[in-house]
Amino acid sequence: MATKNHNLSDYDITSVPDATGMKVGIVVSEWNDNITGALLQGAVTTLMKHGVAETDINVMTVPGSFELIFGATQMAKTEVDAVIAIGCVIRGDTPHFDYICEGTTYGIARLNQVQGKPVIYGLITTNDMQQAIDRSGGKLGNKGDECAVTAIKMIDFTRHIK
Ligand code: DLZ
Repeated sequence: MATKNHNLSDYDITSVPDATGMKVGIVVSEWNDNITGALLQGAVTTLMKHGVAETDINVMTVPGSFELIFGATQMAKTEVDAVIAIGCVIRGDTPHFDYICEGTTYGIARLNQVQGKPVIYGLITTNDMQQAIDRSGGKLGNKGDECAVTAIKMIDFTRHIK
């Protein structure tokens, strides 16, 4: 799983389908908003770079990462082609980190099985703030970029599956 040698913003631009006309919902957690704001910025910029209109991006916030499950569930019911769930959980002194990470991860995974629309996993789970900074526009790129590219590819997948 190491991202140490992988920059999250690096991708083959020729592998990304034209995203003109795609509609994307983004649900963003308010916890660690210095990080989630940067992830959001990366996702929006990359979506638009590939042709998604600003008016076709619907951004809603939820209080914490655990609420991404409900937020993404509701967002997926709207007129969007995919949902990006953005959050950042940083390890603390108690096992709370593990419960939030596990619950949110399983919740989002389950949504992908039952909703019929791709829900992209934009949750950063790190041991400290520096690791989160590194992955939200720092030395390891921006996971928001990766989520945007993934959303576009999964919408394209949905449109072509027979
Ligand atoms: C309670 C909590 C804690 C301790 N840490 C984080 C965190 O690092 N990142 C995050 O997104 N949310 C955190 N939360 C809030 C929970 O996600 C959730 O909002 C609350 O438990 C209420 O359901």
